Amino acid sequence: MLCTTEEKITMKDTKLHFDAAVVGLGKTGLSCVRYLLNKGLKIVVTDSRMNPPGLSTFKTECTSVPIFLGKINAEILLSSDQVILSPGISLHNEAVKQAIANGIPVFGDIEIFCQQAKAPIIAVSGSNGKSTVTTLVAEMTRRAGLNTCVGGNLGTPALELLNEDIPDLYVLELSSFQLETTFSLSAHASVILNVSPDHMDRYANLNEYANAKKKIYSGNGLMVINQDDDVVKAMDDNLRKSISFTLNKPEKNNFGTIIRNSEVWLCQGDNEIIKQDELGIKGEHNVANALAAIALATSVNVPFDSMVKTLRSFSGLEHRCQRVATIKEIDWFNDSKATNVGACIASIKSLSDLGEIILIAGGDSKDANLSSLKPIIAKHVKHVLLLGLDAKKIANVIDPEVTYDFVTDMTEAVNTANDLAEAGEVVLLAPACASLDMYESYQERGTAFVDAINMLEVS
Ligand code: UMA
Ligand code: ADP
Repeated sequence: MLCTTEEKITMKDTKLHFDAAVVGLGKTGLSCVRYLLNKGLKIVVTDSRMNPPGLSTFKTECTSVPIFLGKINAEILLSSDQVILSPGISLHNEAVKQAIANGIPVFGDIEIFCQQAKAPIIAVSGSNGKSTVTTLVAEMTRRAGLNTCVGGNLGTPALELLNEDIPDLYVLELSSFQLETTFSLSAHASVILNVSPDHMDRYANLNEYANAKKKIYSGNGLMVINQDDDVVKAMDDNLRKSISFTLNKPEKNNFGTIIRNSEVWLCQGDNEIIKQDELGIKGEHNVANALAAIALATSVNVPFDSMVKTLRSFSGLEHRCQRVATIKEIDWFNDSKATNVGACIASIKSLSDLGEIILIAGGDSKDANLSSLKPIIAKHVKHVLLLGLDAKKIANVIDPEVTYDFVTDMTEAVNTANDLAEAGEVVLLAPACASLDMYESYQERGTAFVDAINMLEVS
């Protein structure tokens, strides 16, 4: 049964009652539908979009499941024993609020996962660096011989991991959205890498956003604490086991960096683990990521040797500060995943040693305050090319000393950058914004950048 709001079909008409309502039919919703059907539950699906991404698969796989599109209908939720909410939908949604007010349990896929998982979980959150650290920990543990399953916000919905044989370990990347609807998580070890403003279109303030993330430290596992981040540091209540990492000299048994003979070493206490120069991933923020991954992997007794081999060979994920090409001594970097101000700043800082930067930025700023971009752009950026929904908003925070242009698409951005850049300079795509105003995803935006560069090479 495919129902739309236009058809004005209501639950009163259908007189149905469901074991569960799945809200949202993206990747998560589809995984929930499959999981719940497999358990033999009678379910209903609703999505505010008329054509959600999971619809065509759903239509082939789930012919008998009713779906209501175009609006999240409160009546549907009220006719269900429980509501499984996708991360893209806020708990402040009106229909969801009504369900909660009527005592209907509302939770997300990660909650179901936590209740069912039969192996320890390492959980990773933070405004930036989640995917990098999640991948590093998964690779380190696998290299040490553990059978590790990895997923969550990184891409594979957590419930799909339950289809595999029970592993030795789960490594989950968890967003603040996912943590909001999770109540039973008690990870073996967990980290919030950092907290800087993001998703301010969803949260009233930074405190509300940080509190959503803080749920990753529920339970009684090991807390991994970033000593250099005041918001995270304040979450350490000293009531639980914790271990810390810092870019400074570490305290005994904790993780940090020490300079010896002019070389920076990543260390546990006084013990050297790996030289910064040997890391496959570059930049100060990636030193922090490497230290966090080492701390998490230590919690499951991964030997340093396995960690070091991983840290040498892992050169980063696609669309994260990736060198795409060097053409006529100009370096082109794709950091399409820099979807907030903090990531853009880290990206500019990490490349500033290579030369002056021409920055391509813009997209959906998610209501962020962009003013902290001003000093870093003034210091390291020669020219800014602005595109997308909030291009003007970024222009408003650019120092008058720095020039900028508005461009309509990525091809124009790349062609203009190519005209402006000189040998020894860097062209960097680090938008400080989400891509969804112009693209399906940050991957599509990054690919558009790479394709436009490839066109330069042939012309
Ligand atoms: N949406 C509607 N109406 C609905 C349901 C969703 O408009 O009824 C919109 C949401 O507002 C959102 C989009 O659709 O803009 C996707 O929402 P979703 O909940 O259907 O998302 P999924 O496809 O299930 O993907 C989610 C994560 N996306 C979000 O949290 C927005 C994916 O993370 C994650 O990989 C996937 O689950 C599997 O766990 C992506 C992401 O952008 C990478 N995450 C945010 C981030 O990293 O900043 C949190
Ligand atoms: P996330 O999954 O949290 O979005 P990623 O590992 O995918 O994080 O990295 C996305 C981008 O965020 C990187 O390309 C870089 O610009 C920035 N970044 C990564 N790690 C950090 C960090 N520890 N601190 C600040 N910025 C970071």
